[in-house]
Amino acid sequence: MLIRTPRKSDVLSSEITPHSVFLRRREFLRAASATSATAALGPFMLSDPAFAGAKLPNVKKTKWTAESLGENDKPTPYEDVTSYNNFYEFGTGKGDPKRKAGSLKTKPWTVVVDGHCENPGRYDFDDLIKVHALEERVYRFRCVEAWSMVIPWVGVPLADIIKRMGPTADAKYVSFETLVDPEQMPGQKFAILKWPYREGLRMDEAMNPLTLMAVGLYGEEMPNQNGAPIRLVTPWKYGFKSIKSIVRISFTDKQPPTSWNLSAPREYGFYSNVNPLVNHPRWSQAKERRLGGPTNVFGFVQKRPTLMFNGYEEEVAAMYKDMDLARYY
Ligand SMILES: Nc1nc2c(c(=O)[nH]1)N[C@H]1C(S)=C(S)[C@@H](COP(=O)(O)O)O[C@H]1N2
Ligand SMILES: [Mo]
Repeated sequence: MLIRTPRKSDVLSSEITPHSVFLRRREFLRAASATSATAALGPFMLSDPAFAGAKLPNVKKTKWTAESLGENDKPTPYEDVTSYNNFYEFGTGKGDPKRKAGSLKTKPWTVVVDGHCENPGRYDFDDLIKVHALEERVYRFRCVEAWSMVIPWVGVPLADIIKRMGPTADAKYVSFETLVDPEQMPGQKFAILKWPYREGLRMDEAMNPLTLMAVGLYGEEMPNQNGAPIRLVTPWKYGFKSIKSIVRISFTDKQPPTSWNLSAPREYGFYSNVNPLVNHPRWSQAKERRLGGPTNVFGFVQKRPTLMFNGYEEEVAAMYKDMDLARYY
């Protein structure tokens, strides 16, 4: 997300240059690992949060596989998924989360559930998540800044968690909050956003079979920079809806405030559905750059068309059939 008022060209320079730097770094690391002994890489790996993930056991395959997405949507390399991030609690640079999120303590982790439901309370991570079977789902991911990825998430359908909480008839929306702790999240020492980071979904969106509470990726525990230990994934919406490091889930009767809508309401609406026909006020949303995807002769990642609802039209379009999507953006 961009909070200044930059020129149009900033999207290109801020998004693409760092990525090519990461690509070069990755090649350097590959070369290093090919030539040096494992022992020499040991200390580097331990100090690097991207390598900290333990393997998650008993993960079920689902119909959302890499194969079902096909040739044009190959999973984005792990290194890209975990080194080019938005997580403003750790800084606004795409490389900040990986460098700084090691200070986030994710064990133990408690999630408060409150509002209009029968089973409110403080849930330990395991009581909230691990009572359900973990699933792998390979989803497209489209950031509002016009880059995209394909990520093999591991998680639990949000619908399963919600059903256990027993929402009452007054529960029309679900809202989410990220941890607030400036000691663990140094970016919170700056008022870049109003902390906590907040997001929300309408109840039918929260219950949609696509909506996932993710606890890992590539078969491993969630790296801190990607929102450990638990983050939302709504693949038909822009990336900023996918709130990270969640500590509170509330059932509300009114549409909840959301961080980016509070900060720039003209630019970021509540719905934030991926829509190539509705441009951001400062840039087009018609195309995107796939991280790790094919490059042009200048070494820049090629643009590709953005799909309506990020390619999930069949699963989600019915929820918005009577809505003017240019008005409810
Ligand atoms: N708490 C929190 N959640 C957040 C953000 C953030 O800054 N803070 N950034 C959002 C944005 S803008 C994007 S694009 C995605 C990025 O997810 P990724 O880094 O795992 O790719 O996280 C979203 N969730
Ligand atoms: Mo984003």
